[in-house]
Amino acid sequence: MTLKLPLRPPPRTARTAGRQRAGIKVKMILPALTEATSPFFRPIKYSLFPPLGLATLAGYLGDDDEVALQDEHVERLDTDDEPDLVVIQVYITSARRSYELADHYRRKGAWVALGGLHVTSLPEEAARHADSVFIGPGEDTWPVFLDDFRAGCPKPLYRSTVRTLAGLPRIRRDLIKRSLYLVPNSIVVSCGCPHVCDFCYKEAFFQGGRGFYTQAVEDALAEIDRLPGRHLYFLDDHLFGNARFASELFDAMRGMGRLWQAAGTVGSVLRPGLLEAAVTAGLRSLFVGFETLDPRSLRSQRKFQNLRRDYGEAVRRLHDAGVMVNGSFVFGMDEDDPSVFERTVEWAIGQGIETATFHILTPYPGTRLFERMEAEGRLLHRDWDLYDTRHVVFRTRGMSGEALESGYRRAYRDFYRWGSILRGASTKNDPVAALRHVAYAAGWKKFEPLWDRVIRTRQVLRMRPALEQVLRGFGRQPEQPAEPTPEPRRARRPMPHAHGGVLR
Ligand code: B12
Ligand code: SF4
Repeated sequence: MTLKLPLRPPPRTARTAGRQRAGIKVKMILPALTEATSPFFRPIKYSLFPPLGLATLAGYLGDDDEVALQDEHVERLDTDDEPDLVVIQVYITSARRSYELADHYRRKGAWVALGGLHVTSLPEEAARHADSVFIGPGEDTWPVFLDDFRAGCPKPLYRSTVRTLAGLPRIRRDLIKRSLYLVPNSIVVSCGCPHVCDFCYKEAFFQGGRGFYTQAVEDALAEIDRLPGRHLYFLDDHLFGNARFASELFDAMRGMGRLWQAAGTVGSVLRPGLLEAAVTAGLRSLFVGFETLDPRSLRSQRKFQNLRRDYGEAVRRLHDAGVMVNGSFVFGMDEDDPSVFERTVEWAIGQGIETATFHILTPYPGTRLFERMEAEGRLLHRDWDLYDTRHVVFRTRGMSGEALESGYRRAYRDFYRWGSILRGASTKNDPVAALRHVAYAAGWKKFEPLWDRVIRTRQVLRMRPALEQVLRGFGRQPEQPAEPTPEPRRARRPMPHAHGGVLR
């Protein structure tokens, strides 16, 4: 693809303008979608994780550079400043707001760099609001851009081709306002996923290079060591995706005293040994992409890795190991009919799944699903605000769009009714597991007004001990050998020839 970009004079940074300051004045922004900034109600999900991608990019800046990082999900943006360089991370649902901010700063004369998932899918759209756009992950292109920028000759387009997590600078976690997040210790130790599901962002984002790669285990452990406290959340798409890496990591994490959550596939849970190693290392809740109970949909979405897997057995294995399950389900596949909502919810409750995340099938630009829908003339519009997995944006097959949206909302209501929560809890043999089920499910969904208050009074981080208590099963979950210290103790290093080597 060739991008037609308007030419703009080179940037007048502090250096190129001959001012006293040697470095660049950089502003990094994670813009929010409208819902996250509502004056009336703040869902807790937007105060969970800090902007890790931008903090990663900030690690490449020099000591002389001045950097401010703002996350609109948790704070009001200061847009009266005068940075030399503005860096914005664009998701599909925040694209409109991102472009608004980009236009604002360009009018003020700043050089605007846009990157992230949505920019990778639609670089030409983004380029209308940017001076430089970035396709794919930033670890290879971003430092090249910074050199170009300092030299006064940044390019309009940077495309990632080299995919590695080796030798990265330290993430600038000092820029993260920890007190504004329930889970400030989010971490990624791998990029992408070995699978190729049609609806997933992954194939589109990683085109032109490797689509799955991990850090060195040593580097992952070093990053874990730098995180204070006890709780971690691995944001990796599939932490178990490279079994050799995962088992070395889990072995080395034993005794660190960590409690953690992650995401993984049904297949990885069923694989003997890996789950057990993860639990010994502190895994207490896993996001699992079940997506659909219908094998025809799995096939048509190329989610082959879930075919012929015993979902029930996967849930049992997790529960037997003391791991809570956050099941992910997608509605609106062509094979779905109006009975899908009740069937799915009933199945999840009957399995004792603690929390569920439901989505309406959403064709993100750049994915195979999007191409298919577009070729079939089924896309209803390109209003990206509504591509949020809560609205129907394509012509449906097995039911009307209205039925799909109302069924989706009903699924949430039905799954999180008190009766359903208690029924799910009653599937547990152990009363502590049942109590943990009630506390966890109700904690997220039944106390939303409380979360709203906690967010407004900026007390979110204070709730973390409660989260840890629930994850620990109120102390009844098997403890790890080591008691954590405020600065967690050093990990056991993997043996030189250690044996061969999952959220949202
Ligand atoms: C954590 C997370 C969230 C968190 C917080 C997001 C945050 N603080 O960044 C919460 C819970 C709030 C969230 C909410 C939603 N999310 Co979300 N989320 C994620 C998740 C799991 C991890 C993101 C992450 O931190 N990655 C780790 C960091 C290190 O990587 P990164 O952020 O991608 O940054 C790198 C590159 O993208 C790049 N980069 C990024 N920006 C820039 C800018 C420049 C200039 C450059 C050079 C490079 C660059 O460089 C970075 C380093 O390589 C992703 C899945 C995924 N793997 O991306 C989904 C994901 C991003 N979410 C998604 C969606 C759909 C949503 C929701 C709409 C869901 C919903 N129905 O509510 C909402 C709304 C999002 C919004 N704000 O608009 C989709 C996005 C699809 C898209 N095309 O945009 C994803 C991909 C999930 C999926 N598989 O569908 N999400
Ligand atoms: S398994 Fe999950 S992360 Fe991997 S391609 Fe499929 S949907 Fe995406």
